[in-house]
Amino acid sequence: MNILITGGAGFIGSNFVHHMVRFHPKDMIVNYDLLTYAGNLENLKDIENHPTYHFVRGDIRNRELLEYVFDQFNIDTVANFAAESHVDRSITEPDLFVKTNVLGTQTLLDVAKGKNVKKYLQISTDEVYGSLGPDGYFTETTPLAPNSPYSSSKASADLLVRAYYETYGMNVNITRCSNNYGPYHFPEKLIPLVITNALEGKELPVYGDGKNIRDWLYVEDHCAAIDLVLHKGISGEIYNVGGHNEKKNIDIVELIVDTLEKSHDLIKHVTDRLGHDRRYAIDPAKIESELGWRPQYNFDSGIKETIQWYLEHEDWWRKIKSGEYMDYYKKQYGAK
Ligand code: NAD
Ligand code: TDX
Repeated sequence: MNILITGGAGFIGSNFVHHMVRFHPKDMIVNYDLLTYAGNLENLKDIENHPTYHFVRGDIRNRELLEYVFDQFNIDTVANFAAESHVDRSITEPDLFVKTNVLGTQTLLDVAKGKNVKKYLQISTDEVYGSLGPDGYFTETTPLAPNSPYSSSKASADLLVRAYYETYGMNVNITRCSNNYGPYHFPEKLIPLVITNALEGKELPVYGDGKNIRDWLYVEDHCAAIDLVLHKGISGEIYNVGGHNEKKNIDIVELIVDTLEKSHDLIKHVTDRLGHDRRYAIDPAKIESELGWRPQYNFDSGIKETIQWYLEHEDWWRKIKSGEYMDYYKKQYGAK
């Protein structure tokens, strides 16, 4: 396989590059990433000289560069992780989300079609299904009902992927995963924000009543699911990925505070996110029964390993938190 991994310098993408190098050492990997604020080559420092790994800095909206890269590396497989991924940023800058997530995906799909790739995989999200009440789960047939500019841009991208399957017969798959956590998670997202703020003795902002529910999956379990879908996914099919691990935000924040032996006084309830989805929960029965996927990590050990990773990689997150990220942070949360 000669695989183009877009967004490979971000959180999940860089974990997936590591996964590929480890489990498919003969495949050629091209990491194509624009290196926005979220892209970080430090995530890949340990494998930067690996013989099957290549990096190209580029935008998924840049058709000419993409065509060149597909030819140069004889790309036959695409996994599209590249996206603007943070819901809060999509509320203040929705146009960028349409440009990257919708136009970017369409450009990438079109180039992949022109180059006759064997497989195109779109990394999507459970957020495209909208918000659940206290009961029920998202299945692959749940209607799309995205609520944020982020999730609507991801849903739009999914529809384009569907169109390239129905119209042009491209071999495509879409995975829709729940919230990931683990190493290299950018500290604007809940879990790494809370871990690193707690270590710095800063306030821990909890939106609204803190009772919103997310379904959390360790990032390596997501990478294993993506690997399976790339190799065994049936053309045109969507696969939901999740670990039956629903948690209230406040419970996660308290767990992190307790594990780090910090004070609960750091926890601060702040103004709720606009349009804040109440609950996500994935039914992963299809990928389990059809492809044999099972999550390998449980949350208790996964979150401990993740906290340990942030304790051991202070340089990594301090560099991020001292850069332009602070301007975003001050805008989002005030100066504290
Ligand atoms: P991330 O923000 O950490 O990384 C995104 C990467 O994409 C960055 O490296 C960035 O530089 C790159 N990028 C952005 N715009 C680009 C462009 N125009 N061209 C090329 N590269 C560009 O995101 P993540 O959390 O790793 O998410 C990866 C994918 O998985 C996204 O598509 C996201 O929607 C999806 N997803 C994320 C989660 C989650 O919990 N984080 C869950 C389900 C699905
Ligand atoms: O400071 C915070 N305080 C807080 O209470 C932040 C950043 C978040 N939250 C809440 C909002 C959510 O209910 O925590 C929950 C998780 O928030 P995020 O980490 O921002 O994730 P979420 O909005 O659920 O989206 C994530 O999962 C699905 C990813 O960012 C998406 O890319 C993915 O598609």
